[in-house]
Amino acid sequence: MSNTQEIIELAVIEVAKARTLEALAAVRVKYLGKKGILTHRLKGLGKLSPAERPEAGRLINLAKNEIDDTIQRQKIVLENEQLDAELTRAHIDITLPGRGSSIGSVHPISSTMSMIERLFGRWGFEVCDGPEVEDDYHNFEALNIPSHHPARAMHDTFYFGDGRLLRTHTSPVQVRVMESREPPLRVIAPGRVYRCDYDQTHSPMFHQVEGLLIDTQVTMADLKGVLETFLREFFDENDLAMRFRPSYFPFTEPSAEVDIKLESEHGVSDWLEVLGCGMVHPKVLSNVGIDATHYKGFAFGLGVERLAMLRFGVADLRVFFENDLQFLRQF
Ligand code: 2U9
Repeated sequence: MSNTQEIIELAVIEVAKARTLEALAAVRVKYLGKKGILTHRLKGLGKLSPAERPEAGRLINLAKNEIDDTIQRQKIVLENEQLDAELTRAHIDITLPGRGSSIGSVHPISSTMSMIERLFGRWGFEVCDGPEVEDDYHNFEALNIPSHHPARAMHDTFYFGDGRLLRTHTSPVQVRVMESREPPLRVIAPGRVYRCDYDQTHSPMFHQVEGLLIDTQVTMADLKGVLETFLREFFDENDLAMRFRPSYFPFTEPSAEVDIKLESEHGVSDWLEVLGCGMVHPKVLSNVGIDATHYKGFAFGLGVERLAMLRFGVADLRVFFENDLQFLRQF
């Protein structure tokens, strides 16, 4: 094999004869591989005289490029043939249903919060929020819960040790609203709250919605009317049995807890506590600079998980936090 043109011609014939990708790879090795014919030629350039070397080198490189191009073109032809053969052989089941995309659902706690927001929204209550990491003043002091107060122990607070804490209720939101705005006020504060407690009916993080209305002429009757209407609509029962039972909270006076009677699956019904409420304590009003002789207010607070448990008939609150899709897909 003396000249490069002959080498090219032979290679082209061999490439055309290669009917598989493996055979084609063997032709590449034979001509362009490390021990291939053209590589060998390149290595032999040193034996030529300096005058002959450039032209001989150029011809070898031209041959390498041409053979490489021929191999590439043949490779594409063989790959297409292979694909065609596979497509003819393979059976495509066009009746197979597509994978589709599954749509998630709204979490029952979110849907309960939205429903509560919508119901109070109709009476002009505006949604407000505030920090979850609070200070002692906004979470306790301003709400008439001084450091020695037994109510502090009841709150099972997570403290950071530097005066900050995780809010135990959303009440500090209303304190901040009252500090920054003038009455009349009509707000609800939905959000996460934290207490160091964990069992079937308690979670260290849960959701509350609290409400506050401040105006010149506000009475316990207004509070009762708003909450009774809310509960009737929330539980979708016109004849819902309800009772206001006297209670105590440091931030309201008088205070009450509201119980309802829900028919259980077995027909038995008992009084169930659903929320707490009361007239805003005059001390809380004066703490935030509101004239308690001129303004009055009512407030209420409810646990969203508790209401969702009653609404959906769930016995253990922890299922709301476990992200079990079988449970969540029901909603
Ligand atoms: C201000 C003044 C008064 C908010 C209120 C309750 C009663 C209450 C509990 C219900 C179940 C908390 O989630 S729970 O454990 N809450 O009973 N909350 S009155 O009163 C306020 C709030 C802010 C400035």
